[in-house]
Amino acid sequence: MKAKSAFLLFVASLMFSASAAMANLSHGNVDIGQPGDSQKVDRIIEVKMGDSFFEPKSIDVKPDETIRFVLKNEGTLLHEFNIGKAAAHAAHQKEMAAMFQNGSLSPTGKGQAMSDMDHNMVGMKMDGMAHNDPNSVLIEPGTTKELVWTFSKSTGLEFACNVPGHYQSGMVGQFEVK
Ligand SMILES: [Cu+2]
Repeated sequence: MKAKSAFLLFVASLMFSASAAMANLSHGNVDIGQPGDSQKVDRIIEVKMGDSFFEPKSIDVKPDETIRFVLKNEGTLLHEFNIGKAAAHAAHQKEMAAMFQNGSLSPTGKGQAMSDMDHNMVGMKMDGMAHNDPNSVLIEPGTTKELVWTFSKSTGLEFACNVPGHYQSGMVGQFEVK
């Protein structure tokens, strides 16, 4: 029995460090700024999305500036607006690919799996993978969403769409911190 509980403890600590490592990979302790106060917005920037591009391709921001992004999806596909460094986008692309594979997302929006009878089962499976990062928003075709973000001095930030294949086909732009 002793050996068994020691083994379980070992497994538990492995799982804990694995999930900590994953959290680091996708969200990290990397400074990317933080969600902004929608009552204290310095500037409003409209970003248009098509299949598959952003307009504009580059956005100037100042350190400590709070921006309300108005995100218009004028395309026919689901798109994402995600603020982060390139490594975080790469990690998020893997998560999103899995969500497309299990049917919780589809090329045009939420997948069938979300409305199926065994919704609870899907919910359980999805728990660790829900699309609820504060630095990211999904915009369904023909809709407009908003994201309020306060920038830091951190450079090398990108805005990107991590729907499978979109980043690679050019849905990535640069934040120029000035
Ligand atoms: Cu996209």
